[in-house]
Amino acid sequence: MTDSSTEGNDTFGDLGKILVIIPTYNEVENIPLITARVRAAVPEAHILVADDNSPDGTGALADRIAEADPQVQVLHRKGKEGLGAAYLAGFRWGIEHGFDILVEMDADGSHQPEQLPRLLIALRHGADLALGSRWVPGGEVVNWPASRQFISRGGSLYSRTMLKVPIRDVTGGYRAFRKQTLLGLGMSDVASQGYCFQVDLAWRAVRAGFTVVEVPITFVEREFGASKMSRNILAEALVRVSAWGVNYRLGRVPAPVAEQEPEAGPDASEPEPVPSAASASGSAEARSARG
Ligand SMILES: Nc1nc2c(ncn2[C@@H]2O[C@H](COP(=O)(O)OP(=O)(O)OP(=O)(O)O)[C@@H](O)[C@H]2O)c(=O)[nH]1
Ligand SMILES: [Mg+2]
Repeated sequence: MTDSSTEGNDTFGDLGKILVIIPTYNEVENIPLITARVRAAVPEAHILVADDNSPDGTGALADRIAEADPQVQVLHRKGKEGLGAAYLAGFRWGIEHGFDILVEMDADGSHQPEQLPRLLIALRHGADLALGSRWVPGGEVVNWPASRQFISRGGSLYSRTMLKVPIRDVTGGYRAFRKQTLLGLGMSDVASQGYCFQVDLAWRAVRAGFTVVEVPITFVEREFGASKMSRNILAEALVRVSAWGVNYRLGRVPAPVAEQEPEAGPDASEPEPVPSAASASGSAEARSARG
């Protein structure tokens, strides 16, 4: 079932400033829909679209949305570098701009903005990382072929077993992090890109001792645009998770190294707009090169 209205009328100012990061690659049909839904569902949340220079003009359309709404901003990145790199650049941008809560959300409507309050409520109740979960009681997927369910459930089961991580939906990408969680899980040496980026971050959060809570969500298959899921992404996940699992058993996986919070800028309490497409792209580039 797709929710069409926001769940409750809660406000989340007590959590601090909230940034919803939406990575995009060729999501021109989806970006106006998803940004409007986020703004309606949690009006105090800001949005950062992290676009990898989509050939279909998603970045330019996002700029127009941002011009009309000061709570929407765009991080223009040079080219397609994968979901993981886009999120890492978005997290760093958000932390540097004074945000306290950083949310991961796909552009394609699979992660319903109307369910974001569930994740935020879990943070309020003590989670350091709230994971939207398809595979806990109350969670579900809509319009997915059996083959996709098999891959997703299988991927979670394999990761859970290999990494001994007590999470049912470890590949899911609808998540809310406290800033301290991201700083504590050692973002600077995350190199994974696709689904295993999500596995990597969840596993790091568990190893770093953070409270990770799964919240049931209804995941809806995309209506518009094309999936970026590929054999390469699956292969990357399989190879990396297998290698992590073996090394973990041999005691060769170091504990995540926490990072210092960057110095707050003069007006970090009020996020400023990205100064220009060129400089935003340059800084994202510099950051992703480290990640
Ligand atoms: N910036 C950026 N965003 C990306 C990249 N690859 C995927 N995305 C975005 O990441 C989100 C998830 O990608 P999807 O293609 O929906 O992947 P998926 O949800 O696993 O696949 P489907 O269920 O088939 O849609 C979407 O918002 C994409 O536009 C990338 O290389 N760079
Ligand atoms: Mg999708």
